[in-house]
Amino acid sequence: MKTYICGHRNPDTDSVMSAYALADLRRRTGMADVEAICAGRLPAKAKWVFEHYGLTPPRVKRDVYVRVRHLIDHGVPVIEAETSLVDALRQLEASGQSSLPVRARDGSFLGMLSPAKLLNFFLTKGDVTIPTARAPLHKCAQVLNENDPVHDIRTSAIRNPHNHFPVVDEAGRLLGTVLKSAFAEEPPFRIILVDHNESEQGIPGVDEVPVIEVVDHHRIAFAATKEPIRYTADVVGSTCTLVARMYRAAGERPTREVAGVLIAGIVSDTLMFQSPTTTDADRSMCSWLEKISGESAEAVMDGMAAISSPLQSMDADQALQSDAKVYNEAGRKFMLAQIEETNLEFFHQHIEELAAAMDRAIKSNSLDFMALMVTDPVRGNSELLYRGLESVRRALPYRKGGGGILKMPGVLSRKKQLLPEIIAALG
Ligand SMILES: [Mn+2]
Repeated sequence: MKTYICGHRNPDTDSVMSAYALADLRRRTGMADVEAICAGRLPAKAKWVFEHYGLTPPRVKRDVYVRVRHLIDHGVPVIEAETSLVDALRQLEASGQSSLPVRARDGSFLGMLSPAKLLNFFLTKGDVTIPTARAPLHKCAQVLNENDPVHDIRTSAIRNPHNHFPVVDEAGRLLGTVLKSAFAEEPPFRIILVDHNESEQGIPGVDEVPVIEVVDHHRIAFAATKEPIRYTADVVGSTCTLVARMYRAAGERPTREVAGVLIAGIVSDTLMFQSPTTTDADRSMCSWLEKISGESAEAVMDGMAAISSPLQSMDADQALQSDAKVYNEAGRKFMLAQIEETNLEFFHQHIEELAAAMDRAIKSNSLDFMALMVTDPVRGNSELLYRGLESVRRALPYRKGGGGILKMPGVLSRKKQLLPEIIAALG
């Protein structure tokens, strides 16, 4: 039976990565048909990680509702319209069913072939060599669409006097038969939840599917289960930390690619170990994974940061304008812009273009000076590029770095930290 592994809705990197890596581990430890899925759009950072390691990302799946197509009984034959009636009756006999669906030449559903309907035909004409299409077929009151969710039609199907339901696709082509007994069976797949356990946060339809395992680092608000399930939870910064620990407990060593996938989940959920949710377990699992992947956590973090970097994705003028504010203080007009970059190296690479763009902004807006504050929210630091009125720059309390920038360790807020220093420098 198929097993899906799925993180929460609006998936983040930890959710996608833990699903991917756990699917790999479960496959190695003997689960046959297991697939990691993504309950929504794949985050851009996660997409980068899979490309970086040459892996196929989990398939995006919007829900896990059981649909009519999952219940089609492929052991029940379909009669083609041109089949001679005698051959069709032989197939019906061999199938052990009381009726079989007949498919027209264009693929559509023509009707059901059943002996009861044929009795009068035999008594009057009795030519069994004609194509089945010309024999009397009985119409069917309930033709199902392959995409119908089973929970919508279960009740009416069970009440229907017939035991066979032909199934068509959106274009009306006959696909096969669902037997009434299928509605009473267990869903044809089951699910493992990672990085969440509350069904409201889960993929739509999760309530209808048996959950056989949970791996999570959130508060527990999971429903009572019918049977024992495997439940792995701990107070750590990332679900990927738990999955890494499970590899070790199973005596398995992830490939270097899967190790990188797990690192990506850990560093993104712990904000490179800066988040207050970070634990020693996150750090120690990450350093074990770094040895396997041959790549540092910093490198993985920086690779993901480049994806969301304004300086890598915009030109200098656009980047400056994306968050710039004009101020008038002490008879001076100036502009303070701020950009978030998780890798300040991208800033250092673009200093010349940024300085030129700032000079243009000073001219076109008749400013006395302009400052660009580039903030690394993960490491909690900023750096400043300053153009214009020299006296203000000299009066600022920041240490000079290379390339004409000023270092602002621990400074994150333009409004609360930079602006007061600028005003003080003006006075
Ligand atoms: Mn998480």
